[in-house]
Amino acid sequence: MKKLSIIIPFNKGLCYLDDCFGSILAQDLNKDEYEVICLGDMPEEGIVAKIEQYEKKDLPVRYVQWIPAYGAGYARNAGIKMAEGEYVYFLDCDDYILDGCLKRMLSYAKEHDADVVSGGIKHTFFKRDAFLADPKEDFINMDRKGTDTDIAKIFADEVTVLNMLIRKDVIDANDIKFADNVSYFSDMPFVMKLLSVTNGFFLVSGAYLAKRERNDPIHLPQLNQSMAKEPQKMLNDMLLVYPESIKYTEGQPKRRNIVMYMLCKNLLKVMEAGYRPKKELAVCAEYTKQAVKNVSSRFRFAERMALSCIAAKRPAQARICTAYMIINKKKDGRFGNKIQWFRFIDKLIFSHMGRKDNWIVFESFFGRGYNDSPKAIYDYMLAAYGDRFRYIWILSDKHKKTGKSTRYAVYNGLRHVYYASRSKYHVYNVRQPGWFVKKKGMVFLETWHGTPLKRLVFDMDDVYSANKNHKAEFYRDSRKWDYLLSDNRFSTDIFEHAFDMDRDKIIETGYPRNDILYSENAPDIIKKVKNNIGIPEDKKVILYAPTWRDNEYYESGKYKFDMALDFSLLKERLSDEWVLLLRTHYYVAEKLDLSEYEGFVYNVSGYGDISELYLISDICITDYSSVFFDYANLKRPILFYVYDIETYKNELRGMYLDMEKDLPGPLLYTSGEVLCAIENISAVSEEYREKYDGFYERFCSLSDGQASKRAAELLLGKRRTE
Ligand code: C2G
Repeated sequence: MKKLSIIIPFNKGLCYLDDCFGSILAQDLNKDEYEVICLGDMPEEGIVAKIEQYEKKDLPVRYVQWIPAYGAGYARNAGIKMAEGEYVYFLDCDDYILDGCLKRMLSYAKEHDADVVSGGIKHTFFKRDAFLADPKEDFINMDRKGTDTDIAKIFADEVTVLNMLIRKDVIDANDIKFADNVSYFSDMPFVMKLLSVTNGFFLVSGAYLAKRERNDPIHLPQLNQSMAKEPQKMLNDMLLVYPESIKYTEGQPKRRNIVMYMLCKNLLKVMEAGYRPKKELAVCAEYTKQAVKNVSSRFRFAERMALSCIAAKRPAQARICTAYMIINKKKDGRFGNKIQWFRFIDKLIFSHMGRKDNWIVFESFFGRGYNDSPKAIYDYMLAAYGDRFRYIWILSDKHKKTGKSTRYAVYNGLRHVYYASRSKYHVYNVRQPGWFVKKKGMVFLETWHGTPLKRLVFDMDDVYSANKNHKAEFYRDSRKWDYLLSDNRFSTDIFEHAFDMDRDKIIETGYPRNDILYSENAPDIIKKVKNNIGIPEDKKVILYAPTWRDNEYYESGKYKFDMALDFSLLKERLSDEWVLLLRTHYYVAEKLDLSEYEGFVYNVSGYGDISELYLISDICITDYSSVFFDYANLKRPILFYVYDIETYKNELRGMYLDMEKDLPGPLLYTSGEVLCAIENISAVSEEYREKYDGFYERFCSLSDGQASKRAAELLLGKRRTE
């Protein structure tokens, strides 16, 4: 007899299966000791090939499929019927087991003759080879027989069968089944019945499952992500599994409270998602009446009130409590955060004031600057149309723009909300704030801020940066764009899939921000900019402009700076002839002390427009930043200082170009190599001349100094878009 059957329902998420199957192989179990039963529940294409691939790798896997979809509960029940192992273990296709987990559980179960052994669950956004354990989740820190308090803790968020080893004959003898008439909560009756019949619920330390929180709820939603979209279904499913689940907790108040808490918690979720129980009200009230008495202490005041209203069959009042509850959840202070108040004022007042057809809002890098393509478009429009429009700049702090027709507003401030509500035209170079409501007749021009090198949004596997909801939020916000500017065909192709955009909304105007690089006044501008920064006339200029690192942050939007270039060495060898401008990415929050390099290193991180810095530089050093696509317009030398390329390329982002082959300059890995390249810059340029020309052709050939005009005309509807 086999020791173990691993049961895996599969529906969607082929891209996760390598991690799942790979993690089973890595358990290093004897092939004859176990079996994997994979159950295709109206599965995505490609699953059969994937199974065959793993059969070849010696995974003892059986595969069965059916169409249409019956749900995970049905699939798991089918798996139990087929299972030949002494123990069963349920695994989801997008999760993976950490090394050593199954051996730990199996040996513990044997030693203690246990019916049920449970390990811990670690939640992760990451794939298996980049998994980092969070020590906070180490709740099971020693092996023991679990008490009811332990059980309540384990199932506090969700009643799940995951990462449990269960003796098969206990399931058979007691006819324990998953609910197969629901999409959600199918585990609850199974687990509650199991708990009522076992000889104990044992906990083992060091046996973990990595439960993946998917980061793409748009294309690959996981169950709890789709729940919010179908609250009525969610409520119906809860009401279906509740009575059976509660039945198995008789005489066990702590376990009963688990079920009651699940009912109340999910009922609140349903109402938060905007659904008010109607035909289900009587049943809901009956169940909730009892439940709320027992578990009310676990809820906040507004939540308790909402539940009591349902128990008293007063859904309208429950709705008011839910609204208060939502505000309370998002709040900074007791009555909601500032932006919620501003939106409220907008609803009440601004949105009734009428739209202004000659108002244009400009924003760049979340209000961090008056720069980039929005500035170029603004400058052009001011010169071409003057006072015919009112121009509004959104900036992060008070910063009065001069000029009769220009106003300013603080990012996320009341005036921002006011102008966002009333202006017809909107020009942003990053995503607009999530609260932005696009009204009928408004025109939204997204300029974006660089030709992509690093993989973007839906092309990223894992999102390593601070905001894990990146994909969902990006999708929501980008649906409001009418036009997205592109600097070249390469970008157009990428934006189409990475942003999931309609191609006809992506317009190849070239980047307005690069018009200045083709300006006839370049010599005058150079003189003025050098003067502003205080660079001696006789010095040549190196611009060092690296990008940010997704994994090195203090908090969302505030990233660390890795001082990886040896400024002392460069200063010692180059300062007679050169100065170095350090330009950190706008996400970098570090205050750098560069006093020891005074006279050589100039910190220009706060300087308005990087294109003016391009113009005054003789060499540009960058890494994975889109900076080089723009700088290449000048046809001046570019060096790539990529000391951490392996981490960046493989673990963090992945790239659209082959850095070894496609770049118009050398990849350099140490400060010594950078120094050497600068000292021999003519030879380096010569070596890359041909590649550079090809690169220019591919990425810069749309630029002619007229992109701002094209973008402005597009915005005003004066340009055909095909
Ligand atoms: N930038 C800058 N200084 C730096 C790096 C970047 O001023 N040290 C500006 C440049 O205009 C650059 C833009 O910010 O083109 C985007 O920076 P990236 O380093 O390319 O990184 P990111 O903000 O992640 O944008 O499609 C483009 C991607 O979205 C990249």
